[in-house]
Amino acid sequence: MKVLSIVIPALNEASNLPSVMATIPTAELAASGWRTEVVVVDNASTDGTGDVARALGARVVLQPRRGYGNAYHAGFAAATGEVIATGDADRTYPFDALPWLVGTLEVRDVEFMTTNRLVPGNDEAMKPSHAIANHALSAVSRALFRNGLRDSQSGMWIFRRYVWHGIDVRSTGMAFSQEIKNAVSLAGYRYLEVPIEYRKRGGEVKLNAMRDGVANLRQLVDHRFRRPRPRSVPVVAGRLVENAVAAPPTEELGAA
Ligand SMILES: Nc1nc2c(ncn2[C@@H]2O[C@H](COP(=O)(O)OP(=O)(O)O)[C@@H](O)[C@H]2O)c(=O)[nH]1
Ligand SMILES: [Mg+2]
Repeated sequence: MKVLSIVIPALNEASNLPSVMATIPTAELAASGWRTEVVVVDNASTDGTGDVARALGARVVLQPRRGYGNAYHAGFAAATGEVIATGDADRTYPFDALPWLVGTLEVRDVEFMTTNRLVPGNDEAMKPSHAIANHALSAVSRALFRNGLRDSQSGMWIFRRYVWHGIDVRSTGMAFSQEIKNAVSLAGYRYLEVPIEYRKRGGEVKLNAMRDGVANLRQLVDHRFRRPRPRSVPVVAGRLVENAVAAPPTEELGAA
């Protein structure tokens, strides 16, 4: 059986984790040949996030360093699957669409798939100011990296694990999300962006809009003009296979 690692960063998400884990359609994934492994990355949670995750059957990785990017560095190092899928522990991302998403990765024969939340139908889930910031950061990102990605800030990616070893991603905080996408396109992997449903967050947001927005802008410019590390893969333009595929049928999105 193939193995799918679902990597979830979680900082004080004990109240959200039970419903997040419940939306992972393990039986449906198993029926299409995927055994799932859930890796929850915790660090300084004070609400028992780690214990809740463990009780729900997840492997818990402790990353002593704070930060969304740091959490993913530790989670990807611990993941064993040939494919990795990610998402927040806050009930916003449709883990129930994973069978369709993983199937699309395979059928479209791409190496990295990212998701677009900035599509009609998701307006309820995001504050208008947050939506404007997402559009603005994505526009700057597209202008600098010319990769056509509509949603540079989406935290749901589905990719072949070897891709992680071929890219140079340095962000320790929230900029990790845009950096991984831009690094993939710079490194020449075959990538695809697909629309997803985005839902209202449960619990408290960990992002600081002003601080993280400014940090993200700085990271975009630094990344675009930085020197590659010596071991880094040659820089060739990546190929966006197609920007908009048909959204999954609603019954698949809403299932489970
Ligand atoms: N382990 C860990 N997880 C974090 C940290 N910061 C944020 N997260 C998690 O990363 C995800 C994204 O954070 P969130 O507040 O939802 O940011 P937003 O989706 O950009 O508004 C959530 O699941 C958080 O619990 C951190 O420092 N450590
Ligand atoms: Mg979130």
